[in-house]
Parts: sequence; C-alpha cells; structure tokens
Amino acid sequence: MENNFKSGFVAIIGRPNVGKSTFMNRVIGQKIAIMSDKAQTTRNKIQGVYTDKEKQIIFIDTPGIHKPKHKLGDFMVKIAENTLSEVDAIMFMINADEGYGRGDQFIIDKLPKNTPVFLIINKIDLVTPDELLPLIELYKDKFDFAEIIPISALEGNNVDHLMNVFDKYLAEGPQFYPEDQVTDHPERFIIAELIREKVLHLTREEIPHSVAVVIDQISNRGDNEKVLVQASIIVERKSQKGIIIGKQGSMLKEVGKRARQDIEGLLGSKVYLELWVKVQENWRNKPHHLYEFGFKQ
Ligand code: GDP
Ligand code: MG
Ligand code: K
Repeated sequence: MENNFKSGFVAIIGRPNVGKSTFMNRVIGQKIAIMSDKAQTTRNKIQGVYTDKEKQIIFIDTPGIHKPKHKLGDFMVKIAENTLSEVDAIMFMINADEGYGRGDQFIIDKLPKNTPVFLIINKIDLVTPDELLPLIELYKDKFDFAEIIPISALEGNNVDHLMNVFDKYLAEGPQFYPEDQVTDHPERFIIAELIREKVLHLTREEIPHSVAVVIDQISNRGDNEKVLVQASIIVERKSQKGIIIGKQGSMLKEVGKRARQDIEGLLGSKVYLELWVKVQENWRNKPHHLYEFGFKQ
C-alpha cells in the first residue's frame, strides 16, 4: 500500500455559490464537518483533506481569485495565481444552470497553462442533458480543460468518478496529514497560512514566496480563555529577517496584529500571538522541512 500511495494539492476555484463548500463537505465527510463550518466563516486557504487507502488530496481555496468585483490589489491576485501554478490540479467549478459570466472570464484569464484544469459543472440535478451540452461546448472554446466533469455536489452524482479521475494527475507522495487527525492538524496549517499570508501582503516584492511559517505551540493560557499561539516565520537569508522584523519591530508587529485578528475569527476565541523570525538557509531543499512546513516539493 505505502508503495503507490499518491498525494497532492488541488485548488478549488469558482464564483460564489457554485457549490464549492457543498462539494468539500461531501468529499471530506462527517469527520471534519465542524472544521469545514469554520472554514466557511473565514478567508483561509485550506478547505479540507481527503484521505483514503490509495491517496490523499489537500483541497485549497484561493480567495483572491474569487472576487472579480472586489478591488483587489495586484498582489493578492498574484498570490492566488502563484497558488494556482503550484498545485497538481485545479477544479474550476461552475453552475450548470447559469450561463457564462464575467466572473468566469476573470478566472479563466488567470488560469495557469502548466497546471491541469478540470471544468467541474456542478448542480446537474437542476438541468437536462440538452441544456448541459451547449454549456460544455461554450466552455471548451474558452480554455483547454484537462477534464470536463459534470457533477451534483448536493446529490452526489458523479462525485466518485471525479475522485477517481484525480488518480491520473497525482504523483506518488507521502500522506501529509494523518488520516485520523483531520480536525486538528489542518487548523495548525490554516493558522500558519494566515500568518504567511500577512507576511506576503505586507512585505511585497522584497520577500519571496519561499517564506514558511511553523506553528510551535497552540495552548490555552488559562486566563480569560485566551489561546496562546507561538509561531516561527522561517526565511532563507538574514536580510529577509531584517525586512520582516522591520524598523523597531514595526513590521512584525503589524503582521502579528493582522494575523491575530484572522486567527481569532478562525478559532472563535481571543488569541495571544507570539511570533519569531528565524533564518534557515536553504530550507526548501530539505525534505523533512517541507513536510514540517506543510509544503510539497
Ligand atoms: P460556494 O459559495 O461555492 O461554497 O457554494 P455553496 O456550497 O455554499 O452552495 C451554494 C448553494 O448551492 C447552497 O444553497 C447549496 O445547497 C447549493 N448547491 C450546491 N451544490 C449543489 C448541487 O449540486 N445541486 C443543487 N441543486 N444545489 C447545490
Ligand atoms: Mg462556500
Ligand atoms: K468558499
């Protein structure tokens, strides 16, 4: 079994209300229902982890690319684009009973050419096959989709098929998350991602995307039910450390302030956040660090 185990990251994108959360809840199942409830109330990236005997898929949400009407900074979109080019596959979800819209064009324009994109036509329970075919033809012209798969996330039609199709696109890889730890581990990962996001937002071009965040500890402080989160921001060079700390610690303070607000939203409690910045040269080439930081190669 261990020999051929596959794993990978899949980004889910699409306009609001196309059924992304419904799909996640169906695929992830009851085990992390509580977790996915939380995920919907926040802007975090990790939506859920699917594990079976043969594979593990980490589904990632890329919020920056969801909101074409929003006044997004170029930088936010860039983060989303980078995420899209780093994953193993992209699920671009559309609504079977809605036509092609500007929101869809916005997303299609941002799709990378080097990552397989699945067009997922959701809510097929609402349409007839006659209505489905013209929609498929329309989208076929817009982009070179690796797969076009109609599903009903609500009723489950064709979802098993979709999960099998992923096998073709995943490489052999480790089980990043223990099967029975899905409620706990993703939370740590999400918190790390939230902190990393703030670093990227605030530091702009000077800091490459090679920044990693490790959660050292999450515990109850005992006073006022505050949760203590201790985390390290890992960079590759000393100069980067200086930038992240900022003048008299001002940058790190701002990162901490913004991250704390998001983490409080995620956990639903007051948070005391302690951040350190550490230099770890060349961490990207060390497999055990990749695992620890929740990255894939
Ligand atoms: P998200 O914003 O993309 O995460 O969309 P949600 O998962 O929150 O779904 C938006 C609405 O569409 C909800 O009312 C869902 O019940 C509904 N929905 C999702 N998938 C399906 C489906 O396959 N068929 C039908 N009929 N409704 C669906
Ligand atoms: Mg949702
Ligand atoms: K969502």
